Amino acid sequence: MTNSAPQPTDVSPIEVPTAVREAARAARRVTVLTGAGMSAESGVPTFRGAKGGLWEEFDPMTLASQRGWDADPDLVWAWYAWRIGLVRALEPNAGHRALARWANGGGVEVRIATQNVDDLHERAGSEVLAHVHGDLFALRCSVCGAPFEDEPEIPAEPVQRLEPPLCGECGEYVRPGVVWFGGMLPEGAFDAALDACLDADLVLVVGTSGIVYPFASLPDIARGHGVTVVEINPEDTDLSSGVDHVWRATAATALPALVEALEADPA
Ligand code: BJW
Repeated sequence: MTNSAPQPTDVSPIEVPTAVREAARAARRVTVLTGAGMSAESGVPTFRGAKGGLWEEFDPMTLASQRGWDADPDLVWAWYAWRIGLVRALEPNAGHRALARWANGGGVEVRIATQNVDDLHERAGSEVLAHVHGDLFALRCSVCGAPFEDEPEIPAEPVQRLEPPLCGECGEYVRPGVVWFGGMLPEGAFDAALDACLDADLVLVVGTSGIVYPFASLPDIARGHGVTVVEINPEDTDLSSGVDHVWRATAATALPALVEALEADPA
């Protein structure tokens, strides 16, 4: 007997708002802008939010800035090593999987631009157009910039300090491939996200507090060009008042519900 029934996490008990369903049914090009909330139901901590986040426990300027790295690379690397180990041990959630199914289902072009430095969209089967805040796993030398291809040693338990790996080219410390505050975004990443927003019929903004720029400017720019913008987030955000429709739901419940609704009643 074949088991074709959806997995329990793929079954969403929630209703898709009519306006959201209709906007999605009519769209041929959808751009999905994701933030930390997209991966929250996989177990990746968010940075901010009503239920707390990394920045409640850790100081962003100590751990996510060039200044913090220069002051204490062992402290910063220990934190990133913890996060690398954490993400590796986690799995994409039903929201990641729903986006991949939507994109690979044909008929509609679904592009993803994410602020997330994890690889959960890719592991769910999506191609990511832009990792605007970089990639946790793309390690590189902090001085000469050479990519570091070796597997870094990740302690089984979180540690307070850990000496970063050394660059094979110049012997300086290797750093994570993420964008710290005040840092430049990966070349072309923001432009790719921007073009995808301007070129879309629908922009879905999923799981971001909308306070970190320039990414946070994208929904407003898209809307200014006549693109319908929908926010999916269980909480009110800085973006909520500037979108066409707000859907107060989580990524792992809303996205499967939306994709199931479209599959049941395509355009
Ligand atoms: C759920 C959920 C569920 C929970 N389902 N949802 C213009 C104006 C003002 C300031 C600036 C500006 N332009 C630039 C700046 C400075 C700065 C900035 O924006 N500062 C603001 C904080 C004020 N920007 C920069 O420095 C950027 N660089 C830059 O612009 O370079 C050019 C430049 C250089 C020099 C001078 C000026 C310009 C770089 C920003 C880099 C951000 N880096 C971080 C860390 C990455 C590395 C790492 O991971 O360690 O990126 S900070 C952190 O915030 C991380 C995130 O990508 C980013 C955004 O967070 P996100 O994704 O929105 O997550 P949260 O936690 O904030 O929100 C989670 C949301 O999910 C909440 O709303 C929840 O409700 C929701 N949620 N469960 C759905 N189940």
